[in-house]
Amino acid sequence: MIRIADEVRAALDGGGAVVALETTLVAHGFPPGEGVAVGLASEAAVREGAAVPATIGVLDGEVIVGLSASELERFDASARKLGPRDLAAAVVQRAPGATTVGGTLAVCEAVGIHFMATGGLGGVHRGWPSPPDVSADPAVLARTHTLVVSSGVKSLLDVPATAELLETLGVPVLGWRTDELPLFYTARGGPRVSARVETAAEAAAVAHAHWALGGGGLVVGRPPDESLDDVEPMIEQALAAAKREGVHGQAVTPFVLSYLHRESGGRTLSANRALIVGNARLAGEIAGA
Ligand code: PSU
Ligand code: MN
Repeated sequence: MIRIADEVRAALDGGGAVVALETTLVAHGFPPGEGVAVGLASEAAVREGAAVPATIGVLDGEVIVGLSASELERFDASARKLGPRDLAAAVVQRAPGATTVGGTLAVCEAVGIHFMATGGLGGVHRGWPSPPDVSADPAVLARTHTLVVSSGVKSLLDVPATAELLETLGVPVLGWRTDELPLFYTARGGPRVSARVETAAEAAAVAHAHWALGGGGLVVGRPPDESLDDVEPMIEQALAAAKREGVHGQAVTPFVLSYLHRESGGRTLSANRALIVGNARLAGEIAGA
């Protein structure tokens, strides 16, 4: 049911550093073709950080840990979006499926991968409890022994509420050379992190200690290298458009991201790509440490 690529298997068996990467952002976070390029660039960045990348997704009735380049090419908008609850049905029904952060973390726990990178974590959607939409990402993270590098929580969400939820769930939120949780495209202005770290070795040591103390997942929030400080009005427009068009549930995040990519003239797209690749590189460094 789970197929682990030889290189990933060798690294796991030999105690080497492995970084998991998700496929939802490949299939649903970028325009056609672009997502695969982002996925390949992320894998290269993990290697620069001295770790082995393991991109995860479901194909032909198997959960694959370490997709080949040609397998990755099969992830387009027709793939199911797989949260943790969707994995089993996709396997049994042989449906191509792209794993979210939560879906990817569930696989990490099953195979013993302790590091992951993404763009932005899912969380509490704006307006909660109407609609009552909370991503599975924080809850799965809380019970998984994996450190996730992300540019904070996706800012189309209610970021302060998500930060509170992470505290409730006992998830450490470490700031990468910052005291504030990054706001995805935007570096500054987020809620306070639970601790600030300055080096990959320090982040790795905190993760190690957290696990020794019986803890689960951790977030390392890395600010984007180039901050976009004018996107909030566009996010509000995108969310209003989603509401008007009756977009809800799993479709909201892909709808809003593509609205922003279009309306910003591609600025959010290049920011999103750059922050994902940078997060992958840092995850590789932390895993190596
Ligand atoms: N980061 C990105 N783009 C994305 C995502 C993360 O830069 O598309 C995905 C992740 O897979 C995350 C998902 O788990 O968005 C959250 O979706 P939702 O809000 O529907 O839970
Ligand atoms: Mn949701």
